[in-house]
Amino acid sequence: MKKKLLALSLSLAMAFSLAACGGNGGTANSNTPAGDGSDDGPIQVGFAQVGHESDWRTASTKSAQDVFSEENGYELSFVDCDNDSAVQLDAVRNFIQQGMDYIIIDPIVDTGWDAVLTECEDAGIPVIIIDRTITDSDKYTAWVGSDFKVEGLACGEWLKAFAADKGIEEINALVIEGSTGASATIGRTDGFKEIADREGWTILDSQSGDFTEAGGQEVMESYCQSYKGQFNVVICQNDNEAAGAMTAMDAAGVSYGVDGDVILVSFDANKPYVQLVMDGKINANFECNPMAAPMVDEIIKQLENNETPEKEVYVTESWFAAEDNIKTITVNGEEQEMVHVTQEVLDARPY
Ligand code: GYE
Repeated sequence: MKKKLLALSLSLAMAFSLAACGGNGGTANSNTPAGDGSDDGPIQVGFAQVGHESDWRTASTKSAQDVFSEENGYELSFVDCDNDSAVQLDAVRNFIQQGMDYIIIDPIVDTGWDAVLTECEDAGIPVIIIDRTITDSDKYTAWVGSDFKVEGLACGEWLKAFAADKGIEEINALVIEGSTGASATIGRTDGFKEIADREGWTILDSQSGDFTEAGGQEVMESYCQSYKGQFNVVICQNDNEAAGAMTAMDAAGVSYGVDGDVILVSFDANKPYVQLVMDGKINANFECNPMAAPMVDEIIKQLENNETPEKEVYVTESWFAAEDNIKTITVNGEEQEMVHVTQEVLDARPY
């Protein structure tokens, strides 16, 4: 498939779909082909990554570097945006300048995207969004990622079932949120809050730990000062924050986990933290799958073959618990297993 032709046909397809949606459809510019237009060179992919804030992020970056390798016929331009939205927008604009064949974005925040995505569209460069979502524009070819609200709802439904089983009548929760404006934060916060409101739980406080271990520790230190003796649940929106929260609780003499006073919950389920579930330090961990890159590779192959990929692809995810008292939970009418972590389960974890 000639890249020039692909870029042109995508521009036309996008212009057509915009027109069909009542948009002006006049922005596609077939004079600006993606890539070098040659058939034999590698496929040039620009990836504007969020940063390097967490173990999850490291796994996501590694997955992209493994998949978009020279052996696989790619040339990857990777930009670590260090959690700075302005840097990320610049990175995308540079990819346009460089005439990338495809642009991959993991959006740091969920808004502010329409202008730059329009520029990508005008340049005829397909954009594939991974992981976090964009809420103010649909000018991208495909998105691959997780349903963060489902993750938050799952956490709430598990806690409800777990508390009922243990005879815990009151829930006083502290939430350590992820980075402000990230769709992962918004979904996990909203999902958990929906269940908390329904069940009449108290959320004592909810502050951002920026998805980092240092951030989680700092927030938990201040929570321990303000709320010591008042809370029995800590929800960390990622594993690194949970690590920081554990350090802070250890220092403050607050016990947590299977044998402790505080129920500790995390999201991401990177392997070292699934180990902490098995060890009983973290009570439950809701996976977020960082392996989007192989699916992006599939999408690019479809586009190269002039096929139309699905606009939205959800990765599959598991939910892990330290104890086996809750076997399944139901979210949005769908029942899913709570996986009791054993050595065998841990050994099978891919990341
Ligand atoms: O949970 C966190 C990372 O966007 C889902 O970002 C991702 C989140 C993940 O820093 O660890």
